[in-house]
Amino acid sequence: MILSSATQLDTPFKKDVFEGLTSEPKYLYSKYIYDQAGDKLFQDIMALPEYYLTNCELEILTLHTKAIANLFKGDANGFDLIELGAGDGKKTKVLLHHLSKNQIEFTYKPIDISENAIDGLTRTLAKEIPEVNVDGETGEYFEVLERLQNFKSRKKVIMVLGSNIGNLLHPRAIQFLTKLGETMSRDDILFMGFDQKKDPQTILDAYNDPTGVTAAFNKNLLVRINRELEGNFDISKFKHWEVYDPETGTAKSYLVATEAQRVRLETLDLDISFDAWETIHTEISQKYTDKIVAWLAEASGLRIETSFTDSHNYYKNYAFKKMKDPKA
Ligand code: AVI
Repeated sequence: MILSSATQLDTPFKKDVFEGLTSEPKYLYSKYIYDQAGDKLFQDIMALPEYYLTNCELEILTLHTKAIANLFKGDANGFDLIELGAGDGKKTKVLLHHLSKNQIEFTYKPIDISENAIDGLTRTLAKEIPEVNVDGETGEYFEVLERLQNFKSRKKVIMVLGSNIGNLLHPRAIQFLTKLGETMSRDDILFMGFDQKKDPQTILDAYNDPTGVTAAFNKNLLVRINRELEGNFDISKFKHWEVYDPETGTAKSYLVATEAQRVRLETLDLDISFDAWETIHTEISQKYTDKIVAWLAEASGLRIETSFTDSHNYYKNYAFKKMKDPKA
């Protein structure tokens, strides 16, 4: 592997791919799976019978709509419902219908990295629930968090569905929760989905579907590198591999080279060699227990107010508040 001095690592993508593929063992960040094709493949994953997470969360929002709405609603001033990573808002609509039917005063602020998603959601909501006041924004999580500081005039509820936190290692999850907590006032609520530990086979099946959608989703990293960094990965020489450790609750995705090979990334002026059966670690999907979530919350200055689960106890949505300041 040789990097010429003329090669510029001038974008986070180039820098991260360079660092990941020249490390031992090799890795790539899962956030780069989500280009247009990756977004579509993730939509397909959510429709898979094995990927129980989406249906469990939808069931929770459907079973407990009233209790969740009561938890969210503020005083006569109403509240702001800020959803990070709103996507197509399918699950949230259950809540929005209830809130608007019961004339609860609120503004829905969906935030997503995809402008397409926000435009589409704003359009469908205008058609389906025109009474809801929608004020969408495009942006990355951490950049948007800065802007959340400005929402202080009335109660705010920050909602993060889909167990997206599971794609972060614990220290990063604590960093994320801490940042969210810093934007919250005493009565504000953070409402977040956490996939739970369960039969390891159920978890493995969810990340290893027989139709190969998850494999294509994982391999999209290589497809994207080929396109954007003039790479020549032969996708057929990599295999999607999933492992789940029931002790730590961590599901890990890999791409495994099925034979020794060399790959060239022209844009990075980089040649990478793979031994047969060498791995690229691509994603973690953490599974939780109440104990782990309480530990993460405490380490982030938050406390669990309450939680809601589905009929199988597969998944939980927790409502967090800011920990009481001992000096206050
Ligand atoms: C987005 N995230 C919560 C998904 C998960 O379950 O970790 C991404 C995913 N990876 C494979 N299947 C779904």
